[in-house]
Amino acid sequence: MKTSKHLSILFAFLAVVGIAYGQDGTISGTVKFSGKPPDLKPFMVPAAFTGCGKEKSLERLIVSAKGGVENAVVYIDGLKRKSGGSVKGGYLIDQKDCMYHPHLLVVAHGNSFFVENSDQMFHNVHGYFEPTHATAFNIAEPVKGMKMEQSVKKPGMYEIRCDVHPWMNGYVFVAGNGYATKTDKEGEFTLSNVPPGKYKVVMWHEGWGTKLVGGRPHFSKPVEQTQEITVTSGKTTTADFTLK
Ligand SMILES: [Cu+2]
Repeated sequence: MKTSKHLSILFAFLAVVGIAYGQDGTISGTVKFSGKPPDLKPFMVPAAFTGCGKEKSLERLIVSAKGGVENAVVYIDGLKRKSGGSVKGGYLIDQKDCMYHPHLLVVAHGNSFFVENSDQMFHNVHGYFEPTHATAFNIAEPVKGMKMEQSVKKPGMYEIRCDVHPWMNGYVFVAGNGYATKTDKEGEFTLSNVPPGKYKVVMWHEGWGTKLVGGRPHFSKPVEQTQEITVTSGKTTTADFTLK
């Protein structure tokens, strides 16, 4: 009787310890711009392009009043998770007002994404695999309301451009595992359900240098930074990045 009571106490103790040690952790942090962000000029739309307005932001660097940088990709390098999850209704890039919405789409691995045209004009989504810049896909949608699905098996970064409208640019990041996200308007991000361990966290930003070549914007190289971090059970580890 006494032994079984001791055993049950022991098992209860082990259960509590097990839960504490088995818990996943979280990585969260910010991507901030140090100092005054550069004053980026919008792209002046030539008169030949009717229906797109007079100027367009290239959306290369979006910094909040507090210095947070939107649209940076943050992912854990090398860690595998079976399912990357998905979003309700699927991942979508809308071509609206001669811009890609969103500018940067992070697709959890194992998913496809949709491309829609909400404009009364021809657009296409020409995807280039980076860094080779080889064409990976090219989705033409000449008619308003068209919506097509694109599967992307190869993880990595894809630059997207419209062949008609030279300012239309964006990115699709296809995550190679279940641990990838992008920063919000305040430059904040969270990667949750991370098993305890040591990891390399990568921050990728598209870069903001632009020069016009034959009326078409060419962009400088992306900025990439890495950090070694340790995730502990049930705790949040901070990983902050700075662009300048
Ligand atoms: Cu277009």
